[in-house]
Amino acid sequence: MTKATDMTTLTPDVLTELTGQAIELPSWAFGNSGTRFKVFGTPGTPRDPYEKIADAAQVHEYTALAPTVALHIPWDLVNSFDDLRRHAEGLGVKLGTINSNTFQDDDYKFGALTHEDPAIRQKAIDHHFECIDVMNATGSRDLKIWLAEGSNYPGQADLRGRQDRLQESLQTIYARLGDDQRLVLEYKFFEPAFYHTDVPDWGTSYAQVSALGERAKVCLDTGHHAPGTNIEFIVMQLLRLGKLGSFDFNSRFYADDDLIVGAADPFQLFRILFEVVRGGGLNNPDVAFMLDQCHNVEDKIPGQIRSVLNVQEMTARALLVDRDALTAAQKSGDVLAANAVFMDAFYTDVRPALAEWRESRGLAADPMAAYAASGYQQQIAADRVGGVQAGWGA
Ligand code: PSV
Ligand code: MN
Repeated sequence: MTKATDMTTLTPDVLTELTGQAIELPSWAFGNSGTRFKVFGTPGTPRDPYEKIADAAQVHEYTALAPTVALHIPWDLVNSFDDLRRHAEGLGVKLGTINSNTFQDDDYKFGALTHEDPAIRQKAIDHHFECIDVMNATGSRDLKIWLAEGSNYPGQADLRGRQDRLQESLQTIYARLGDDQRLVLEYKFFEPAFYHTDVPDWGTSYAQVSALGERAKVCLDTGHHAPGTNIEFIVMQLLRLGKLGSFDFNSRFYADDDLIVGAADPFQLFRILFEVVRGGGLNNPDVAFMLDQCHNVEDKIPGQIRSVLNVQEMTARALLVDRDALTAAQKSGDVLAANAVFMDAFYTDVRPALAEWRESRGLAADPMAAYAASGYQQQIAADRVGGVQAGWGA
């Protein structure tokens, strides 16, 4: 039976956890995106990083959940990152993770950090040095690396040699980081390469970052697993090993769909967040929570508002799991009771309680409705005329 809640359901302990929650937004979510078939433009889409950050600040204003924005280099290159930082801070947000990009340059056709040619490897390493320079100006802690490297045909590439070169390149990049900075290495099981991928799974990322040192961690993108993968098990294991550096949240039905987190499978998001809570990953500065999404057909700002609210709702449900009752049922081998405790929390509708709680903090009870009523969307559509709308590559 679905339980509706009032605010008393959210105990002071739960509220303390929820108050501390922060979810980083990707700058690229605010630009145009699409498929290889068509990219639809939308009125009001940002033309530069300043406008992307202004839009991201709207998400934070209505939710108090998104205080930082991740940048992508070179898409978000500006003349002065000090200036961009001031712009962000003036709007009440900060600049966050810096994402490198070694997948849009002709030189990287056969790899970047793994390339056979030392000159191309050095070019890719230099790009990461540039990203670290940006981090120093923006005050960012994390350098996130996702590699599009791999091969399409058996025999095309020396799998072992590429793994060795990857480690060597990563060591050079890692050595350039400041003492307070970290490297997070993202994995993805396929695409754009289809036969082999150089960092296809958490085990490979874990092996690569473990050889680097303490400040190198794994980034888990929820969309980067084969169908049916038990992602929460990976979350548990990485937390257990102290190597879960960050999440890229999104949803998938088939591939790397980058849909709104929690949209395709809310129960999976709940299960993941339960393991986060269980493993001490919530509000733990070692674990960064980010979105990595694109909004191809829906409006981008409300798409991001919906996304952070989905994470908040599933976090609240995960916090409602009666852990004592669960442990007792698990220990006594009561399979059905354990499952019932778990499902009871999942089926609890926390939305009324969260709305009440938001109001008690001076926020709108319904951030989606408040944003829609604000007129911001109409304003940017009217103001942002001329220029080139941002997308992958700008
Ligand atoms: C490509 O799959 C990707 O979505 C990765 O997940 C990165 O995090 C993101 O692009 C930005 O480079
Ligand atoms: Mn990602």
